Amino acid sequence: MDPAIWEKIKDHPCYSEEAHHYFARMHVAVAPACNIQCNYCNRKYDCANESRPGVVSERLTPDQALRKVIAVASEVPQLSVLGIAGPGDACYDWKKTKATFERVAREIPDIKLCISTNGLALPDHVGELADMNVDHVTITINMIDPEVGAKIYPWIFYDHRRYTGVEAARILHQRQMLGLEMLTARGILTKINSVMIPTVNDEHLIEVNRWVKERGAFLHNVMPLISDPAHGTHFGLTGQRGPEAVELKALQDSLGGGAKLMRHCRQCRADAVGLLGEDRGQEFTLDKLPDEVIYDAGKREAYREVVACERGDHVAAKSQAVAIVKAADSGKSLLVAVATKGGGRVNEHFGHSKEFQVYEASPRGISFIGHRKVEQYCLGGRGADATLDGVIAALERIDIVLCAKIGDCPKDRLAEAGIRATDVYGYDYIETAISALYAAEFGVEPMAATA
Ligand code: CLF
Ligand code: SF4
Repeated sequence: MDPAIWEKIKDHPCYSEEAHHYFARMHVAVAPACNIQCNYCNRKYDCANESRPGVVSERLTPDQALRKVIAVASEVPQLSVLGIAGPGDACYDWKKTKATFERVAREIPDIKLCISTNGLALPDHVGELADMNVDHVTITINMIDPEVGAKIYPWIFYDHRRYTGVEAARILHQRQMLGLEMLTARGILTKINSVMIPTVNDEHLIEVNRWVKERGAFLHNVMPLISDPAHGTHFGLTGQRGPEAVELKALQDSLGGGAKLMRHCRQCRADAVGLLGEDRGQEFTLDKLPDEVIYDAGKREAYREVVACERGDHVAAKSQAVAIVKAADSGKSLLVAVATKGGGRVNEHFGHSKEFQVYEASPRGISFIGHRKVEQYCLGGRGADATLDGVIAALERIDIVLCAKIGDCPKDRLAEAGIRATDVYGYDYIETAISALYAAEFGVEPMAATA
């Protein structure tokens, strides 16, 4: 990879799958106004173009946002990125976005600034984004054909008037493509989010992927439509369904040759704080912040030194692990669910996990392919049977679970469902553990696996 690009993504948890094991993001909801209507959105909630639908995030003024960012940056050593990801559109509600970024950059110059936008107002602000050193911009692009767009967007508000139907979708499409090309020309990295809507744009997203790749998109993140009548959205109320997990994976797999795919997105809240798989937002709500905050860089600086050492070691271990799996030449694949709380290691207890990271080991190597959210099974030292049923259901088709600790009871219940589990590789690097498993499973010399 080009060293200049690596420098931009190496600490960004969304733009680098590897970085998401080490670094955290926080979002501040400062820009609530929006200039379009998406059929999967209810304005009472966060912007579903980047965030989990049906969630209401804490809205802040730029000054309140600064106070919150300083408090979080002093307490959360992994923090590397500040994002503005709704509710509303960061480029349309531009004054608040700009005021927030300027204040934060003055106090914490090394924090990365990141926005998510629907793209309509984006071309008006690309110059200012570049001036503010915003290196990462997400544009939600659900279509390149306005006929498809008209099924997703009932109206837009552009240049002081409202447009509807195909005309609205055409303008939106043109502005999205212009914005993407302008960002690419300035070397700003772009991630394209697409909401997969079965029978509306699912097959069309193959074409979208090709178009955005041609225009320099760095990543493509295909997100499932989450459609619930209780959210009160047009799609929710008219029975438009979201894709099944297998449909989403099949589409992602078919996009293999186009723009690089992001598979570790968690559809975060618009006020999320922490590593992607966790949310510490409730620890930093406005009512919990002191009136006066002073930035203490100590924790972040110390953490970065530790990560710098650990990372080289991890990269070497990973490349050795991948070589072992490839050398096995078994023609077989293994689906592994890993309990982890960061650092790229198998370091979470089975019963404490709120999600499992899923890896596929195959003759192509070891790939991160997604995550499975679960309810925490063990609370206060006791496991609940009903919760375990849900965890087992969420682990469907997984061959082996890797964790730092697991008791006999959940292990036996998993075995009954045809899923093996082991804590033998606790605290190993994830890839090292998977390669050892793969070697044991498919008859490679054990010594080679652990050398
Ligand atoms: Fe936030 Fe988005 Fe920036 Fe990341 S989230 S604005 S690029 S800092 Fe990341 Fe969360 Fe997925 Fe977004 S996991 S929803 S992709
Ligand atoms: Fe809702 Fe975001 Fe679409 Fe605006 S851009 S209508 S806030 S989903």
